[in-house]
Amino acid sequence: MTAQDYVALTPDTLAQRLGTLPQLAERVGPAEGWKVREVGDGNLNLVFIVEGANGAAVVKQALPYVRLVGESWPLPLRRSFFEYNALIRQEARDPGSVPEVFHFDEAQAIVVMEFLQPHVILRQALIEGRRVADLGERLGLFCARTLFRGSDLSLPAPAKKADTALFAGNVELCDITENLIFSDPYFDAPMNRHTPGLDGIVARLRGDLSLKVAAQHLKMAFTSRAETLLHGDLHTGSVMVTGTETRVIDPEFATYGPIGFDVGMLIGNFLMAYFSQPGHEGHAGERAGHQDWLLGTAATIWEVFAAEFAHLWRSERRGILHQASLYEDQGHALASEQALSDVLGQVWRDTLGFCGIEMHRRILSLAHNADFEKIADEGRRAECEARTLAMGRQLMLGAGAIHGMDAVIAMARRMDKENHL
Ligand code: SR1
Ligand code: MG
Repeated sequence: MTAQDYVALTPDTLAQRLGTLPQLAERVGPAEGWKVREVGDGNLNLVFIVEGANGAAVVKQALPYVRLVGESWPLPLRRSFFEYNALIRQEARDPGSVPEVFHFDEAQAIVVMEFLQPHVILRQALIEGRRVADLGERLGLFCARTLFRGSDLSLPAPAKKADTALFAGNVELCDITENLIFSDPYFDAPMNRHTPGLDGIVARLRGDLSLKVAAQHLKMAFTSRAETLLHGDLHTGSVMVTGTETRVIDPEFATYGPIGFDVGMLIGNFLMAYFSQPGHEGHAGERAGHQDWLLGTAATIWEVFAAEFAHLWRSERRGILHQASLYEDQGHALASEQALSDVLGQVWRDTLGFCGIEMHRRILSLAHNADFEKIADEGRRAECEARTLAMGRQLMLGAGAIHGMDAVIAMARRMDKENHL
């Protein structure tokens, strides 16, 4: 075995293996005093918190298989390379939005990064009924800045093409998305599972031919429209928060794809948080205020995203698309505004479609959301999930006729009162 051979870390071996790494010792202190615990609760990786005399850091290591399933599903270590490369681009494009990276070891698939404390995973906070100040604003800005600045609207063409090629190598993680999100929900795929009370609605969805076709149109958009560098897995489990601060983590699914993919997945997860709330109530209506806040936050994400995107369009559109030389420099500012409105219109329709399909896959496919999974009463869970599935379908099929977040919110409120079982 050479020094470069990959070996998974354990809490017992970490100090001995990484104790001489200056980037870690600087932040944490001498290795002799380190306390190490493994806290990974995601689907894929090992995550260690290393604490010492001077502070703490996170050591994230990819495993050569899908942690959620086990060694029977191998998964390349190079996802860690894509995560590292995405993190440094996100930091450059939206400073302060992601954890600071201290060190990357490609052979060992290790990223050493800032320990966010006292942050918790946003999904858990939402399940507990907790709020975060400025959450929608922060996430809307993150989406607009990273998605605009990773696109042909902003990057020099050679840099954009090089990055498109680089992230096209994230084949296996894209394959997970392509199957788990875009295909598995719509047939009886081997790894699927759903709450037993949903059998009827699941059969109806799988027999809905227009829905299956819509899902494949979305899949084609994901695989073929290399518009920008996506986070690629922007759900509420990929966000860490305090009561006042928001950071985005875990971009290992990063790839080039349609701008609306990240925004749609994110809003879809807020809608799932919304529909799951009745399942967490001690008495009916207890979470009504929290539900209002969740819908308001989803609306803010879109509104801030659109406003910041428009601001960046007007102030730093220096890529090869919609050049100022064609519009403003010719005295045709109106054309620029028309083009912006067209582009945002397309992103909006894409967002709704991706939002809807995310709401389906988290209930029908392999990787479920704790928002619903933590509802112990299967009957109540099925009621909440059925409403979510119904709304997901409306979003996927009706995207062209839904004009603005007010309409989305009104639809969610109406469906939350209906029985879709
Ligand atoms: C096998 S991985 C399943 C899911 O977990 C990740 O967080 C992604 O969302 C992926 O789809
Ligand atoms: Mg993740």
